[in-house]
Amino acid sequence: PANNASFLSHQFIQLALDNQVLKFGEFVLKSGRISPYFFNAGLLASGEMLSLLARGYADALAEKVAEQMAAQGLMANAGTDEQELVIFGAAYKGIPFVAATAQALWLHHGINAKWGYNRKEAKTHGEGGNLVGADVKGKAVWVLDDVITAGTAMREVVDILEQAGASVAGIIVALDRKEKGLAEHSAIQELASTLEVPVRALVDIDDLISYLAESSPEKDATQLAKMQHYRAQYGV
Ligand code: OMP
Repeated sequence: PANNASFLSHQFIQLALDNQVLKFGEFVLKSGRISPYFFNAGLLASGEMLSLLARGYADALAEKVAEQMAAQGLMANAGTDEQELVIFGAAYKGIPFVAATAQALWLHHGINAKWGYNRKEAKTHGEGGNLVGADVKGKAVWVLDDVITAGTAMREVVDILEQAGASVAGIIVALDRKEKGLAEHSAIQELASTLEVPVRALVDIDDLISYLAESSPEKDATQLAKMQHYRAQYGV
């Protein structure tokens, strides 16, 4: 059944189009760039889309973690006491995603990950602090995020984790727009080389462009031209 299928990028892109998660027009980005398209992960607001997204993150994580452990010659399974897996989602949009991913890791991969998130306003009463859930101190943590453009949002999450005494084990984003970061390299390449960790995306702008070109080439011709033009300026 569809609700048990592994992550399929074309299914995800079609759902994103049907639900206005992926929109076309003129959008001012966090980086100040003016983009002909925008991916609003906040609109992945149905059980079907959240499940598919979480499955995507979980499949990618399970694969990356297995690769890393094999490279280190480790035999234990991820998510056990010997091989703890900690995942982190940044407030606000990252919170439901990290929770759903922990559940998908458990249900589909048998991996018992620890999960946590930050709050934007530190709590001054009760347990206090600005981190909730899994204790990240001294841990190498996998970060989940929605979209990467120039990498600013991701660098902010890395700072939050470093201030909490954690390090980054790897990064998984839903969409890589494949754009320049601080310099000429892509934001993902910059993060991967500065942090020396793997960075993966479930889909990227090239997947979107080829899907649009194949599914409705005539209707989407003007849109595709605008996206290519934007990519010529900011793409890598
Ligand atoms: P950077 O900080 O430049 O990498 O931009 C990524 C952030 O911008 C994401 O975490 C989103 O908050 C937002 N964003 C989107 O949500 N969708 C897009 O298609 C583009 C952006 C953006 O502003 O670049």
